[in-house]
Amino acid sequence: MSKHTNMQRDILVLNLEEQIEQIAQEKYGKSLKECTDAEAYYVLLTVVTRLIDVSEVYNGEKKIYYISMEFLIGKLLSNNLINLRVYDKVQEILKKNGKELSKIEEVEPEPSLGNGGLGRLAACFLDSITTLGYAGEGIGLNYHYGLFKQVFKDNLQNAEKNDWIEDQSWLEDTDVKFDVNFGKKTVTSKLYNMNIVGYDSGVNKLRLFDLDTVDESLVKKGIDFDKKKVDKNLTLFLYPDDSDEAGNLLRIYQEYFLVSNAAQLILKEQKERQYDLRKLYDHAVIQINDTHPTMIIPELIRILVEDKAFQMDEAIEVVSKTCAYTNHTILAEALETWPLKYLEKVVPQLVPYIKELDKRVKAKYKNPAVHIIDKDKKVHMAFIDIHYGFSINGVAAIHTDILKDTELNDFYKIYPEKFNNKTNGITFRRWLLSCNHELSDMLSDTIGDGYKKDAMKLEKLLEYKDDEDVLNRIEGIKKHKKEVLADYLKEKEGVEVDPESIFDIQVKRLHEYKRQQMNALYIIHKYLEIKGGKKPTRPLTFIFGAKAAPAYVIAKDIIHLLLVLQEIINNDPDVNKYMKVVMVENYNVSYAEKLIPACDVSEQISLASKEASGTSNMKFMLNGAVTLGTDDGANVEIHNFVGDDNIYIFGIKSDEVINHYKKADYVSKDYYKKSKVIKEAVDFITGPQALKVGHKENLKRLQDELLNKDWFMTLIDLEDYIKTKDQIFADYENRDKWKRMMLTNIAEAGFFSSDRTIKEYNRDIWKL
Ligand code: 26Q
Repeated sequence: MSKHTNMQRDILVLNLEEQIEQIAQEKYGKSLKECTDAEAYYVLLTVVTRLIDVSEVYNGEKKIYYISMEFLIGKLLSNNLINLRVYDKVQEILKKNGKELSKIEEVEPEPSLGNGGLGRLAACFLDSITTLGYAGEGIGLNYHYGLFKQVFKDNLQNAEKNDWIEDQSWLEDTDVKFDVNFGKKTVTSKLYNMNIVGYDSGVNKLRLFDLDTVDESLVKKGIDFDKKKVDKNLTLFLYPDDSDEAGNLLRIYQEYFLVSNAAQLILKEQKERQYDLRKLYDHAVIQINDTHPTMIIPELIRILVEDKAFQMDEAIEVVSKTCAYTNHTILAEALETWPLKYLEKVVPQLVPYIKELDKRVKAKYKNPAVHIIDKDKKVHMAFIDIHYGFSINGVAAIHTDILKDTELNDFYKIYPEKFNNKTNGITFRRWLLSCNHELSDMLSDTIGDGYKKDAMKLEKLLEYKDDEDVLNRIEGIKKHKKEVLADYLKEKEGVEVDPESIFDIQVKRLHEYKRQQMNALYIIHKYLEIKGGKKPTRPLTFIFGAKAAPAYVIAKDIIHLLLVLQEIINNDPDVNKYMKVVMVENYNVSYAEKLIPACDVSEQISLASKEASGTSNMKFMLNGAVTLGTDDGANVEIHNFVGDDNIYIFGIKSDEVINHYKKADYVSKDYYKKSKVIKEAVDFITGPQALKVGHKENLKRLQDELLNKDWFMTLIDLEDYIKTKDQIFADYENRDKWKRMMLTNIAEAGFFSSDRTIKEYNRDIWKL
């Protein structure tokens, strides 16, 4: 869409109501009032699309291409209304016609294009890039069934396909097609666009490549399909593996499909603008989101050499100055290393280039730890990025320090200037303005609107930390959000929770290092205490949301345990007045938007050193929850901002953890034997009550894992966790103290705006 004047936009906004009525007539032959909620949704989708079409599209001299296998963008209707600054107006029009936006929103399917943190971060970044007026695009894949839909049956997780694409949607058709070669096999791609609307600014594009020949009927039961028919299955599903080994050819096919399309798209644009490819880095910067799109480096080099008559040296130099890499994990098992054999099979044309890149490294550095192809003929994808990109960044201060000092220390010694930190951030448009109008309106009343564009202005709220009225309003909003969530949980999950209880929430992918199992052990401990007559001062509600990779057996066992606890506790008349457990089904972005504003205690309890950053910790804080966490990821920076009095930190520190691994001296059973409390809780997992509603196989396996391996050291921190958690619950009763903690957390959240993160990326890496 070409550039339009803003006058067109203003006229459209002025006549919004007429527009809406006209579209309703055209589409359904009815007035808005007569439309169903579903019809009203499609009417709004159409009118918003028209508004977007007359917004400015950013086109700078230099563009950021954010390449990622995942973009977890969430529903778009409300977000777009907010960013287009017509939310209130539309809500008014709907109200006049007897409609509620919150009901209409329910009609929209959530695009299911990410696993968790990394994908959601990419979405927040697109919002901030656009809001700040930078020219940039996301490049990703259009998975038809995205990440699986989670369904609970018999207290177990089942995976079903997630059919999110509808005839009318936010996806725009284009006629851009590219050929993608896999050795002898060639497939043809098709490009779809999604518009990314900035807050009170212009528009950028998310490019989503799809395969023309995808065959949805390949999917038979659940999420099973024929893995061999690449030309029919390539964009069916997003790999549901969050940091899990899934060494599978199809994943490599998907990754190459992404980068081949990305390279062709970028080079096509350079050509259209008549830019000199020898100065590619002056017009394009490619941010590689974790190692998944790493093949963009050898692919660009290959194209420059084979099609554009570059010398190898020149091609390597130009590409190295164009590409930058973000690392999101230190978990060894999540760092992609593909057997060279796999690459020879899927992308034989790239192999000579990867070998050449490796040869140059080997000629220069004798240390095998920095070689791209190791002695077992495995290709370390991250090492390609580090040697042949110009920047490598971690996603929180402690994470970057661990990369520099430990995990990637051999590389840091070679390229100290390439390493930099970019602490993650979240977009306040979605995670405050959209999901918590009540709070954002209250903030505007108190400190003015300025924080919406300059998040650091939230600090002004600190001036009100002794203002009874402000403190009570914050408390009142939390109470209201808890009531809204309680209604939703009743309807959705069939569980009744008490809005007067403390809402303790842990939502994130299920992984042992995130230690949902430690939270479960606390819950068992509390249950046993209550059974023994020790009642909590106030009822407690423990809420979880998490998907487990279907191949990650222990993660699924942990979900089983949580569901078993939910069944036992919620049905025990001695206990259910004092505590409840809710494991919500199919946790996703839309669910997060309901849970986060209603949270009192934010669980961020990863084993120190393992959570690169975390981003839900920031969302919870911004919505007035208090963090209960370890000294890990961005918790460390949250701690620095709010101070010791406004956060609850427990557990061993990252250097101690790293030391235990080095010495291999952690023995979980020692902790089990030493502590009665730990023993009771762990024993409960396979006790008669649990076995009555759960499966012995799953529960026993989980218990054995905790006693004989416990790689992520749950038991080492359990006693400290119990003590700290009891303290945070006790402090909740000191309402004056708690309200001040809420206020301080909100006021100090400004640093965690993704606008700040993106400004830093631009200042240090992209230089747009
Ligand atoms: C790798 C190989 C094969 C198949 C799948 C994968 C795969 C897929 C997804 C590996 C990792 C992921 C996702 C990682 C992720 O979400 N990491 C999180 O990134 C957030 C944003 O930086 C951080 O806040 C979290 O701490 C980090 O866990």
